[in-house]
Amino acid sequence: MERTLVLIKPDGVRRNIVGEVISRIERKGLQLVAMELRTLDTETARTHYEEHAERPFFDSLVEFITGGPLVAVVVEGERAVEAFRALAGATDPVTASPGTIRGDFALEVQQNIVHGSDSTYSAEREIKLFFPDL
Ligand code: DAT
Ligand code: MG
Repeated sequence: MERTLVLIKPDGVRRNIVGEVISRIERKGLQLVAMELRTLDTETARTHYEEHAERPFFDSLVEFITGGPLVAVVVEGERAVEAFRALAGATDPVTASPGTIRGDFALEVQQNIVHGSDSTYSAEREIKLFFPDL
């Protein structure tokens, strides 16, 4: 069975749509394995997004993701990585299809509500970073 790391980012928590996002994951048939509300420190945020370290939006992204509590969730199921990315929708919420989390709830690329690992390799790395004891 495959696992992925989902983050309901600080914008999602601030807007009180944690339940909505979790509900969509559950309705899809995916299983919750671990879940925690926490505020990231800068070091963890930089490590999580290390692939984007050279991008112009990196500092702003780290500031945003550490700017309030987020919900980290380990989700399990058949092709969980791809399944959650499909629920999340495209990175840019303006072009994300209606019916997806980003398509339904967001308008700005940085504040796109959720993160989902982009491969099983990333999922393993990210799950270790957030839940080292899992
Ligand atoms: P995804 O979250 O869909 O995997 P990504 O890994 O390319 O997208 O980017 C990580 C996050 O960085 C994304 O969720 C929002 C932010 N981001 C991406 N492109 C951006 C841009 N051009 N300007 C500002 N933020 C951006
Ligand atoms: Mg990504």
